[in-house]
Amino acid sequence: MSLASSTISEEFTRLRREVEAALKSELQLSEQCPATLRESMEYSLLGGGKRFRPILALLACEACGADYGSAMPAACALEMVHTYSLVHDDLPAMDDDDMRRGRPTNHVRFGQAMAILAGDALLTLAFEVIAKHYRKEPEVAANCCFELAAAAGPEGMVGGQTADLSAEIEPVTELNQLEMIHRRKTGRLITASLVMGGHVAKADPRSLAALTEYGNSVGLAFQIADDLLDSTGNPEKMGKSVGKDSDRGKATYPGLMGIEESRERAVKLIENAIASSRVFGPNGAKLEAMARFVIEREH
Ligand code: GRG
Repeated sequence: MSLASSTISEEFTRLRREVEAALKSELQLSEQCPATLRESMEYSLLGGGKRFRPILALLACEACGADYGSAMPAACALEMVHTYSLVHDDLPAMDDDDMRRGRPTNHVRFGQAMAILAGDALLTLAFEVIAKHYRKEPEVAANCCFELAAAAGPEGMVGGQTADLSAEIEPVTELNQLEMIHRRKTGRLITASLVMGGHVAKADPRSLAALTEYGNSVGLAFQIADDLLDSTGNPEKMGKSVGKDSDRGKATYPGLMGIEESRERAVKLIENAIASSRVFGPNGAKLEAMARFVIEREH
């Protein structure tokens, strides 16, 4: 069953606000946290963003028949890890970006040392939040910690980022090499968002497999859409510079496949994600709408 786009966009706005309120509450740290560090963490964590990963975790939890609110701590942890990766990715030693989410990047505002520390603090706080909120459900806590660490670590996002840096020296020319980088760099955290939502709902193996398939398809389509926006998008709407990847000679989907073929591949991936969401019957309708949003977005 597909939902009207006005209904779903109101629903996503409502969920985004709930996620932002929960993130704000997780940043109520004691006096032990130095004021500048807290300010730098708040600047990046509460400074906009689509909240795509946390909303996926909430929708996955709901699709599996549980109250979406029970996945809020997992959702916050995902956004903390995602934000840390953006803060570190923007540093001069990495992508060297001055603008993020329509504002100066963290290191431009607070200096490089504070940006590194704020990223470190967000990464570690993510695991504290999971352990604290799911203390009474040790299996949920362990499953969420495992998924998040595996997706963010050396075989996931950090590994993907490393491969991406190596590709600046030895450029990628094959589509499967590019796919391997993106599956780790962005795809795994997106899949983990779905699977963590499923674990909070204590989903059965069939549901977890459907969430994994949905996440893998949506994750890759998200990256293709990002590459398309980077080559054809509007920097004002996106709140960051565009065209940097192709300017630096980095491989992109439109660069390797062409714009039309990239769009077709993204559409096929989204159709596959939608087919996976049908396992959940009417409970999967919001996941279906979210999958459509991934390729329709303008930022
Ligand atoms: C530094 C360890 C480390 C990893 C960085 C994810 C990543 C790895 C870098 C981000 C670089 C980038 C622009 C990747 C393209 C796809 C992507 C993750 C875009 C940003 O995510 P959105 O669109 O951002 O969800 P918002 O601001 O909406 O949260």
